[in-house]
Amino acid sequence: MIKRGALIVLEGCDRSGKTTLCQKAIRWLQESNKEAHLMRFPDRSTIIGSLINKYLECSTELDDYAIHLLFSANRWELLPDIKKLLQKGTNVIVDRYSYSGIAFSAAKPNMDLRWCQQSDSGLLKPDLVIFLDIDPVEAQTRGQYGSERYENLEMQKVVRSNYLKLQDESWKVVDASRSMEEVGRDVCRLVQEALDNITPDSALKQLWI
Ligand code: Z5A
Repeated sequence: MIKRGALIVLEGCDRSGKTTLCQKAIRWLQESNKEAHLMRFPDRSTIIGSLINKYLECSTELDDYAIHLLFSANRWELLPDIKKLLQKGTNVIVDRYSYSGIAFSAAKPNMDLRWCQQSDSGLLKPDLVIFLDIDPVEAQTRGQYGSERYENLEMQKVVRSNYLKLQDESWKVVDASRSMEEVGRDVCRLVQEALDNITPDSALKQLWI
């Protein structure tokens, strides 16, 4: 019986190091001869993703509820691909997932966090969520914010507090304010633990059902 792959998500505020550490984790897994595949959300390469891209670049306006559902639809459209990879034993590392969807949308006025959660209910539940925690004020020192929507300090502070409301037993909070080497070491250790916890009987689980 093939042991399925592990679904591992990296989350965190802007500039917490998600992309750098996802790439590090993938390299580390591949060098250890383990099947690994990197995905990121939003995936801007699909038709839904191209709408999201226009919204993030501020070249189009969309209703807050509509863009929330598009971010969610972007994950639903890629669910079959993620499932296939996991079932054939490939470990999938994901740069942002449902938690970003909820934390960012619910940071907007009048958007309810529990409402935002509903559209992702039934997606695959990660085996491990690594939350790269850094004070947004400190993250800002890693470079100027870009010109995309949401890239401002006030928004990032609310986003961080929303993320922390979503923690469950699959979460590990990592202090992302330390050096890249220290954070990278913790991330690789947690990834290894998650892989070790998968047995041939480990079923895929669903989020919030
Ligand atoms: N969004 C949403 O609203 N709803 C959703 O459902 C989803 C997303 C999925 C685009 O995301 C936006 O979409 C995002 C959330 C929203 N908005 N914001 N803000 P994105 O994934 O495309 O975001 P990004 O802009 O590409 O990534 P990021 O968050 O800005 O960065 P990061 O991936 O966390 O960090 P990084 O690129 O790896 O590193 C940033 C810099 O810091 C870089 O120069 C590194 O060398 C440096 N760095 C990283 N770690 C360290 C340490 N430890 N020490 C020193 N320097 C470091």
